Amino acid sequence: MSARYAGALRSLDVTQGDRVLVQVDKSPYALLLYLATLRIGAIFVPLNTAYTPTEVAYFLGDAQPRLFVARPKTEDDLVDIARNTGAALLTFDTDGAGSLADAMANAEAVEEIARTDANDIASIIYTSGTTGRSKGAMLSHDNLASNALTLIDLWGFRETDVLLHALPIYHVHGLFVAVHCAMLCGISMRFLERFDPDEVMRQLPAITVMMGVPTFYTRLLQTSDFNQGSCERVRLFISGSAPLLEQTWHAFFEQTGQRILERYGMSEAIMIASNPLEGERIPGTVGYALADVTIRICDNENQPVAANETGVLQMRGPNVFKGYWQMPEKTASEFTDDGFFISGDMAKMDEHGRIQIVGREKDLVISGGLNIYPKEIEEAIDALDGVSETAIIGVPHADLGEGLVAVICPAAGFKIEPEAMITTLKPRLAGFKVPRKIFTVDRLPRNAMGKVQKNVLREKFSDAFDP
Ligand code: MCA
Ligand code: AMP
Repeated sequence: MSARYAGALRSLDVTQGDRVLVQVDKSPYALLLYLATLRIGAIFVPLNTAYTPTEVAYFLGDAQPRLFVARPKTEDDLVDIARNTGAALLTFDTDGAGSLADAMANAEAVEEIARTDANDIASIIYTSGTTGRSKGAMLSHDNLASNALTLIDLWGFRETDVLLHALPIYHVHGLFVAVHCAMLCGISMRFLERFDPDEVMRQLPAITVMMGVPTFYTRLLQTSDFNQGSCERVRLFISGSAPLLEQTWHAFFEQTGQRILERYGMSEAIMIASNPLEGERIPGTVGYALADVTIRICDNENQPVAANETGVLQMRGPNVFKGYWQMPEKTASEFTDDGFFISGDMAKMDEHGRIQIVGREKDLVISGGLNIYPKEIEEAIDALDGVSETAIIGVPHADLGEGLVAVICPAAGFKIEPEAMITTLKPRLAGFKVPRKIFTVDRLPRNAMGKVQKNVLREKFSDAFDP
């Protein structure tokens, strides 16, 4: 099937190095489209299905794809946007139907697999940026392959495994970590359209491994009959993309007898560190650097700090990306002179190399495993009438880990209506980026340098969701 999809791509003049931008719902066919793109040496660029047409326009302009594959239901909204960038727009539904299928019917299958260099780019994964502009992390064939092979070994994948896949496939976690482990081992996946605890409960007796963000596990804990018996066959629950609370880890152990294996990753480096399969899995830690990855914890001068001291986590290895698409300066600023990528995560490492992520240097909120850079939302709100300035923060949220809060300082003579503002923002921003709570203040707290003190705001609104 992937050869037939590759034939369709070829017939549309997609060649090696071209970008194929894809915003489609999750389905097995979407995976075949991913494989077809790699098969002809083109670059797969997946987009979150929650992005609005305005947001998609940015990615089309930035990635300059030869082809944009979208859902039939969004075709009318996107056709002009695609035309402006010169990309062909084709549609693709969850059953494979759409104009891409029509192209496939008239095309010859491409049986051969394009020869690519290990450093050629296989995929660009957009990740939001501190400037408010998304950056495309370029991952090479070797980045993907080396990391997957390392994980298969590390997590002990074997022929008899069955993987429960309930993650979206527009991010590193669902598309690369989960799918590559399964496909390279030729094991079955139970491929759910989305995370639904009841459906997961139905699948549990048949599966042996599950991967998820912490919200999956907190939601499962609240599902009736989720206990030791229901996950008897499961040998491994893996968590990542956001911090797993120690209390969740312990509650999970008490309810099921299973020790969740927490690991740490980034779009720029796929998987970086993991608790061990054999050996102690310590809640609140992400374990050790993967076998072929070097991690160090450094101060602001890029000098390693002592064991158990806090610093910024830096890494080097075959998993580390090739840079940000068309942003050489940004890329250069995020690597040290000796080639380590600066993650922006604050961490500690003990004498044995065990790592604990303790916070973030970057101004980033992670809600339900999805990253939100405040700057983008602040700019969207500041552009609205009656707003003087805005600070976006993440505060504790029992279900999502962090919930998004807007703290707004109204312009003189204006009053902010939170409900009306949310309604205004919804068509402009993907749903997960719309603040769940809005508060108004007379002025934002600032330090002597004039920088907004988000820590003060996080403290002040810490019980916004969990009073
Ligand atoms: C959906 N909504 C959200 C989120 N997801 N709001 C905040 N945070 C979210 N994560 C909003 C929708 O806009 C909608 O709002 C309402 O919630 C219901 O939407 P629905 O789709 O039904 O939500 P859900 O099914 O409950 O989704 C929550 C979820 C999902 C299951 C946690 O977001 C999810 O699957 N997250 C996983 C993300 C992921 O794969 N991350 C990996 C990144 P309204 O009702 O107002 O319209 S890769 C990564 O981080 C690195 C590499 C790593 O280490 O893995
Ligand atoms: P993304 O840009 O979506 O790839 O998200 C990467 C970020 O998610 C990392 O830089 C971390 O801040 C965070 N992250 C991923 N896994 C973990 C984890 N296990 N614990 C804490 N933070 C994590």
